[in-house]
Amino acid sequence: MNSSAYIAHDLGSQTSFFDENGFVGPFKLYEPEEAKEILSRIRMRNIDRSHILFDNDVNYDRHFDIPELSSHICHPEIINQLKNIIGEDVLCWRTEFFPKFPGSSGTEWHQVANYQYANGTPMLEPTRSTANVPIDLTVWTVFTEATKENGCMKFLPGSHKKLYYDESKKVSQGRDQKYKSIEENTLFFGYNFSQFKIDPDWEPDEEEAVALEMKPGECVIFTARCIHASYPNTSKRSTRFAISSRYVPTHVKVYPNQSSFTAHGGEFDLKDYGTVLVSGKDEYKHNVVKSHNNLNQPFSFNPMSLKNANA
Ligand SMILES: O=C(O)CCC(=O)C(=O)O
Repeated sequence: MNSSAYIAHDLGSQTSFFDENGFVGPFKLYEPEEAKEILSRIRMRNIDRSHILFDNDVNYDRHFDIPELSSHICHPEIINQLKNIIGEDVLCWRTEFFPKFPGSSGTEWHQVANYQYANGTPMLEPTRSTANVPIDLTVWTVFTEATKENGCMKFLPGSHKKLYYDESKKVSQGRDQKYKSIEENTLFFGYNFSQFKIDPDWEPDEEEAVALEMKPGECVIFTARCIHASYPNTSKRSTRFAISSRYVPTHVKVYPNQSSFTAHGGEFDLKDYGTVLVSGKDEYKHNVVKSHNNLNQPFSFNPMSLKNANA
């Protein structure tokens, strides 16, 4: 299917486009040169783990110790788009790194409703029923080019309307592992997501897939219920590097009643964890909300930190 048909242009059509398809974009957040510069800063900062939130190798929630990411999660263009889809009151609950190096396999097709797949316990719990409004949104921002050759993302349009996977299933691979082994013989960072299929004979229809090639600095927004995947990186030397920032409306409980969790071979102690209110008010007060990162800088969009390497 031709992906360019999927690029929506005006704000009005984008919301209905999202409702129909479960994803929308790409949107430009940064100029390509700026995106590459931010990435080189993130790579440098990644080495210093002195203020990290979770001391493991999975690289969740580095917006707590990498100022460029503390700013990125609050990007005004991201917030505008999120508000259109899930309303005014929005929390960022997670960020993740998604590098794809030359020779890496593609990310397997998957569909995530509440992140229970990781260890058997739901990580998100809505406290209001909201027909047709998702309880989660992911903003996948690429800081390099993303092409079919180096591993761009692909989506099955409309697949968010029905569950094809059951994250509560008991599976043989993924849940009791150590980080070291996560890539071995698996298609989904330590798991084989096809083990969660409700109908083991059902296969995602590659003919229906929409591939989104993107420029550095662009993002795509999707609900993780929309079945998504990425291509293998078959290039010789083009690394694809993306960062997902994940958001929920404030009525959603994040890690409900949990003081720690495991995922992808890492252990996460939640004692210093918090969500970040990126828009509106938190009238529900279900979650701890942090106003500052671990360097004691406020979570806010700060274009200066992107322009000044010493900020
Ligand atoms: O970057 C990838 O290959 C996969 C990203 C993804 O599945 C996600 O952000 O939820």
